[in-house]
Amino acid sequence: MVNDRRPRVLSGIQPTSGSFHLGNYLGAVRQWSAMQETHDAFYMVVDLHAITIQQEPEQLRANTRQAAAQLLAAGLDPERCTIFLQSHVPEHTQLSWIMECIAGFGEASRMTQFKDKSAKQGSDRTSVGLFTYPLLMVSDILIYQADQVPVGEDQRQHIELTRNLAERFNSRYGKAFTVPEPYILKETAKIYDLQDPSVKMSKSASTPKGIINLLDEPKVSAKKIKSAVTDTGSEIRFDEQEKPGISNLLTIYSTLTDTSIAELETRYEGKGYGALKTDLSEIVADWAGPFRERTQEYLDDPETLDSLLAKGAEKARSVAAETLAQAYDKVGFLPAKH
Ligand code: AQP
Repeated sequence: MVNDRRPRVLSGIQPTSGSFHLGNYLGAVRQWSAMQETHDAFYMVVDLHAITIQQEPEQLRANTRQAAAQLLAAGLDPERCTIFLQSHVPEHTQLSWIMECIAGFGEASRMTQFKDKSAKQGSDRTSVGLFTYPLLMVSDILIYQADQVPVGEDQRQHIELTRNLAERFNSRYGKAFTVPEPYILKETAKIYDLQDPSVKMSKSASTPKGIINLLDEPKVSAKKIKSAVTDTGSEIRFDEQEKPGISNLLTIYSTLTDTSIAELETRYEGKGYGALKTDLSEIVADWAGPFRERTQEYLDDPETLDSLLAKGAEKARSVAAETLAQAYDKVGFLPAKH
């Protein structure tokens, strides 16, 4: 039989903040939008992941709608991809239990995101959910039989874990899961903190000055770009070792304008850092203005937004339920009689 299905893609974003930041957009969401044209794409707001860190319920609800609205504003089209909330598809957590039972404790303990976050918080403030969250992510991916997972570099280790567990399950119980590949664009794999270009731009770790939020007012973003830490010298050249601050700004500039870095280096030859920062502030403002307006339009109509998400969940569940039933059967669970 000819398999004419398009490759499947799955990814998610946490509603842990009112706004996505440029790292989320350039590292992940921008690729999601392109891939809906070429792939059978499933994208979700991972609200279950969000509660691995304590969230205030009303704020979580607001952030979740806000995240969905931003995905739509970024160009995801419910006619061309499946958009939904993770908590609307209970099969994710059901499969996650199986993944917890086939993953090794040592294997899970080696996840660097867990090690970093738990070290910062201390073990008493670190939830068990933060420890098992990579296994829920494994289930998120495997339950859709995803071929590719477009993410930033920080998620590479979790995709590797997903591949290992898919292979382990398949060899132990018989093939049930597609073994997925990470899809990580080299250029935008890691957008750095504007104040500390040695670390990634991050909702939880960056200082407010280090992070460009997509929903910030243009003058707020402009101020942050203008005060971004730059390097000694004045030459505008892409060199991640010697000039990490300028290289980060060039990456953002190049991606938002679809201009090659080489072209930007020529364009700014003999000009100072100030000129680059001023222009980049305008570029970010021009991009973010319409994005903010579109987001607000979706937020102004929560009924339509919720109904889009309900439709997405229905579609997602039909795929997830089939995979879960297959996995349950392979593991040896008796089917429930109706
Ligand atoms: N700085 C970044 N550069 C490139 N990609 C990034 N991503 C996150 N930060 C960067 C990618 O964005 C997608 C959604 O990530 P998430 O919702 O899991 O966001 P996050 O990991 O919660 O982002 P933060 O800001 O770093 O949050 P904390 O601080 O809570 O961990 C993912 O594909 C991610 O790779």
